[in-house]
Amino acid sequence: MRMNVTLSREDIVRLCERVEGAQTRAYAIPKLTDEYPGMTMGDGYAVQSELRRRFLAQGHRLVGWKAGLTSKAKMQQMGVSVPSIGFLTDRMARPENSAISTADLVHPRVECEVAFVMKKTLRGPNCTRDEVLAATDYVLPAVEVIDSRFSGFKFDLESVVADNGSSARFVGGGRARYVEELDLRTLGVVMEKNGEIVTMGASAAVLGHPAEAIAMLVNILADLGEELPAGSFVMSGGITEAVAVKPGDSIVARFQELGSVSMRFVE
Ligand code: 0L1
Ligand code: MG
Repeated sequence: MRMNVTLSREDIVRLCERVEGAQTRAYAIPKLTDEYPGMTMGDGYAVQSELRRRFLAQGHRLVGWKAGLTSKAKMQQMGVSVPSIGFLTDRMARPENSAISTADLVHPRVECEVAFVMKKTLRGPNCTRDEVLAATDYVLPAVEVIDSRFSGFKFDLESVVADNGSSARFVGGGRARYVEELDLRTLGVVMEKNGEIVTMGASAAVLGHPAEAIAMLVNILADLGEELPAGSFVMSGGITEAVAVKPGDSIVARFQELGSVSMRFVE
């Protein structure tokens, strides 16, 4: 299935410039469907692909992909019913235990995710959870810092997809593990903010099994005419709802079997 793109090339470039401005200069914009109410998911992905093309042309390196909105908690929190995907570049990566600046972010929030590192290239359509597991080199715990650029969090799926699934920063850490050693459905996760538990969950919250989210991502990539290359770092989606952070906050995400990932937020 190919995506249904209805916007002209000119409109896609215009919307991409709007999203790129909001992302790189950290300001909020109205959701894109206010001006383009007929925008489709295909249009959202066309804007996202144009954003990826521009970032790569500016020297950013594509390091992987992310599945988003993959848990009921996230879908309810955001009022949407279908998952999404976004791309990840080297400029978004932050080291474990680092201080992450919020000056270049709009509405930063954090979520705990299982990340997969692939040893084989995967192509959809019809990619399955078992194919994902066979193509996985190892998994590791990660925290995604998402940053919706839309004013007052008023958005819809088409606008979020155009905004690259709110991707902003990500931190991988903890212990890398082979998938054969784990039951990836039952991993417990606890998130602490400033030493207090703020949210917790189990990895089955992600489409019943995080590898399902990676299969879904590969199948959406196929709709876009793309594959998931060997070596990719792929985040499978937030296990719990996202938690807002501000300067001064410190976050520790403790994952059963996978260790923990920590970071703090500064001005
Ligand atoms: O990573 C994700 O689950 C994408 C979330 C997109 C919507 C939001 O900003 O929360
Ligand atoms: Mg996420």
